[in-house]
Amino acid sequence: MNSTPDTFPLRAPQSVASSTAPPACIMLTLEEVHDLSLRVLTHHGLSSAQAQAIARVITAGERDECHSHGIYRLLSCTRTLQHGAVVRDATPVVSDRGPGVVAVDAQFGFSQLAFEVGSKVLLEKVAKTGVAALVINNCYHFSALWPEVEALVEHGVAALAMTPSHSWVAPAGGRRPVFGTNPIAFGWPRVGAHPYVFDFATSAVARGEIELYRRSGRALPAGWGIDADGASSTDAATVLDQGAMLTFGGYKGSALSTMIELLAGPLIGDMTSSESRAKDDGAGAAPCHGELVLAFDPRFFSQGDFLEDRVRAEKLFEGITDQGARLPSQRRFAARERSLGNGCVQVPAALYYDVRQLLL
Ligand code: NDP
Ligand code: PYC
Repeated sequence: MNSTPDTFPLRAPQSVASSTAPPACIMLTLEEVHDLSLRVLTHHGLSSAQAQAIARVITAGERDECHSHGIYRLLSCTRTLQHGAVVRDATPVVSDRGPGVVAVDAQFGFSQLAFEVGSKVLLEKVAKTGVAALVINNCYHFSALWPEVEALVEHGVAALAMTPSHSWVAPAGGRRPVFGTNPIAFGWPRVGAHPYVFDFATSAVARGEIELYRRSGRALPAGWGIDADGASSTDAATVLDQGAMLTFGGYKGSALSTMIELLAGPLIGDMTSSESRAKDDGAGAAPCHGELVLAFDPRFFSQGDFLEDRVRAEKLFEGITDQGARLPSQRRFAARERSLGNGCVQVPAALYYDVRQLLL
């Protein structure tokens, strides 16, 4: 471990609670979130390049109020580093697999740096081929996927990303975990608006969300998990430690999750969620496996004027929002505007202090 001095300010929070009660939350600037993340990660021996890539994603998570993938992740990230299997100074290795496929071997570092390196090549390829794939292998993976599809969509392409995790989720009709929480994210470039982006676990909810329920002692909504006998459970610890999580949408989530296991597992020569969990052997480290990212350049697909097609796509979005329904990422973009406007984000005090402990 590095001996980083603990100089991060332990200042009186701009409390949102009453003056007599201990503060429930504190305010941090985005720079402080980034700095805290970087310090924790390098303190635990991660190389600067790996740590920078992770700190960027964690800061974006807090900025967009995606709490299960913000600084909370530093707790599991350091647990993963303590586990010892992560290569702390891994340098991703890029290999060309043909006109439309680039593979990046993360060399058992974290996924974020491998994505940053590989996405540049993916964009070069898709501009030539119309559709291209980025395969990431041998990475420790704990991050949300929206930062990745958003980064690609900024270049005018549509993008799809998916990855397995550890097998914590039972198939519809079963009771034993087989699937990971297997997120899938999609991004579409819009005309004069934030991109259309969805990013969700194919389990009823991300495991990180259930962990946050456990931290705060709240009962889970029904439908998120089962106990060891397969009975519905609203107890977070039971679902996390003894039973299983459930897929979203019953058999439909099961099938989608199976597809993700296949495309981002055996297809790319990497581990399924069951294999990742078996490799972990109870250590509690982040999942270690692969990821598949696809990009589509609209110029190759349209029958004529793609700009016109994109304008037609806007009608689809209007049809959703005109009736009061919201688009995925709408909450996130509103949170982003708020955070950037305020220059700071609200973090649970208990979580902040737990994260600071990681610097000792
Ligand atoms: P949610 O169930 O909250 O679903 C998130 C998506 O659905 C977001 O795009 C969200 O937009 C959108 N959404 C939520 N509510 C609505 C609504 N009422 N109308 C329209 N859209 C809505 O999140 P999950 O718990 O499934 O996943 C959270 C995160 O966890 C994801 O970012 C995922 O990538 C990550 N994850 C990562 C894993 C990994 O292995 N690396 C594993 C599993 C999950 P908005 O953000 O605006 O609310
Ligand atoms: O929240 O399910 C989750 C998760 C798994 C790996 C990273 N996040």
